[in-house]
Amino acid sequence: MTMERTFIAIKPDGVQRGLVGEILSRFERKGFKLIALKQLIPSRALAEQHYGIHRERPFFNGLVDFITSGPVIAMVWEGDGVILNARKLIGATKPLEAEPGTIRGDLAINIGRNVIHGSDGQGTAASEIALWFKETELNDWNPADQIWRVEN
Ligand code: D4T
Repeated sequence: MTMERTFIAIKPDGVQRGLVGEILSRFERKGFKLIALKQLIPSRALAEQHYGIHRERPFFNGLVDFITSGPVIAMVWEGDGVILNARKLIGATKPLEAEPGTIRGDLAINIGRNVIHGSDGQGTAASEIALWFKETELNDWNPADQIWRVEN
C-alpha cells in the first residue's frame, strides 16, 4: 500500500454553482481521508505560482483571472493511490472528453470552467500542498471505520 496525499481545489465556478457538497461527497464515498480543507480567494501571486508551468501559454492570464475571481475550496486528501485515483474521479481536462461518471464528465462543459483541480503526480502534490497549506493546517487522524476501508 502506498499512502499518498494530494492537493484538490474546487475552483470558483464549482463554488458559485453550489457543487461543493456534491464534489466532497464523491471523495468521501470513495473512502479517501480529508486531511485539510479551507475556503479562500487566492491572491494573484498564489495563482501565478500554482499555474507557473503555464506562464507562457496564451490562456495563462485568463486562467489566473478566473482562479482569483472568487472563493476556492482548497483541500488535502489522503489514501492509497489517491493522486492517480483523484485524477480518475475528476476526469479529463476537457470536460467534453471526460467520461460520464467523472466530476468533469457529469458537471462541466468547458475547459476554462472545469470545476476542479487535482495534482497530477507525486512532485506536484507535494509542492502544491506546501504552497496552499501550512504544516499546522494538516491534520493527522484515524477515521473510526478505517479497518473497513483498507485491509492493513
Ligand atoms: P488543473 O491543473 O486545473 O487540474 O487542470 P489539468 O491538470 O487537468 O490540466 P492542465 O494543467 O493542462 O490545465 C490547467 C488549467 O488550465 C485551463 N486550461 C487549460 C485552459 O483554460 N485552456 C487550455 O487550453 C488548457 C490546456 C484548464 C485547466
